[in-house]
Amino acid sequence: SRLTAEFKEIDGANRWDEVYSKIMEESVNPLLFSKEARKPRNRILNRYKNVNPYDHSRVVLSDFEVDYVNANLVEVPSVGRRYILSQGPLEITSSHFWLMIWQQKSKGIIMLNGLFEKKVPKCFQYWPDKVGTTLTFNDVQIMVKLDEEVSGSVFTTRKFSVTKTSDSAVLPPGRIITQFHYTTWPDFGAPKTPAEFLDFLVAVRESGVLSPDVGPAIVHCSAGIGRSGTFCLVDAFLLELGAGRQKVSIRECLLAMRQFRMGLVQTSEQYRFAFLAILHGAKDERLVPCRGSAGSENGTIVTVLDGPVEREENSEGAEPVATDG
Ligand code: PTR
Ligand code: PTR
Repeated sequence: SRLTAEFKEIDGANRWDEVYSKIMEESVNPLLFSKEARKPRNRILNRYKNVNPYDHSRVVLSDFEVDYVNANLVEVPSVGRRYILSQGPLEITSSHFWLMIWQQKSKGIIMLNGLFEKKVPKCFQYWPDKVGTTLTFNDVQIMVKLDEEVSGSVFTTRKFSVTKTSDSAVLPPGRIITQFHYTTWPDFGAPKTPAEFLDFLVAVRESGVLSPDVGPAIVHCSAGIGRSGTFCLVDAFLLELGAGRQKVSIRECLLAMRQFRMGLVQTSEQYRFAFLAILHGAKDERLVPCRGSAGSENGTIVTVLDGPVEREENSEGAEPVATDG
């Protein structure tokens, strides 16, 4: 298929760095500002000095002393997807993070980082430690109880019941929020195999937290750009393929998403991985349902699904992805 050919061409000529640098250049938009992030009272609410939300798409908290949180609404209108990409909360922003989840009516949290990586803290543990215990955030009047935790080899699923004590309309047990915690993805790196990542994506999708009838899911890692951007790019692009829009390129999809939050996909290795995961996902019935071969619209999809993708990428995907040195 077209995508396989493109992947092989870039891989063969070892051009991922070049392709990725081009995307970084093309992402620059002098009309996008992050002024709120730089205000003195908000600066301390950012985990990284160089990762700030654009003003136009930032998530604004209401009815609270602080309206700022390092998070953006990222929209892919062509496929009806909306995600909130956020930094991993700091201790002092954990309550703001939960207020955002509450106000945006999100049902899911997709966490792609460890709390510590190479012994460096990357995210505050914003949820209770033990099943059955509750964490209370007094400033926002939100209580978070951990109801269930199921650990797998690649990801852990936690179910929380969240109540806002000032909101009498929502009585305990409150709202159920599910967290999908991918525990094996190094920062600035890629998951071990596309298959492992795609199983995670299937679990997230099947839970319904990404569906358009609930608030946007929260996607975060440490900075909320590298791994979070990679996750959303794969999900959104597979939807594009499912909708038969095979003319859209992965590059264009990423460039559009980068207008909502800076720096999405942080390395050429992550970009290559997104490409590989999309090639694998395109022939995975669970992610891109095959709609048969009848009809002109379906005919276009078949060209994406057909071809030598399976044999070639399966062997490649199992190997560790080359780093950029
Ligand atoms: N200042 C950090 C840096 O540039 O290295 C910011 C940063 C940290 C950027 C982590 C991206 C990071 O990865 P991720 O978005 O996947 O957590
Ligand atoms: N780790 C990056 C750095 O060293 O600056 C963090 C970063 C890079 C943040 C780029 C945002 C970026 O934006 P863009 O990729 O859109 O230029």
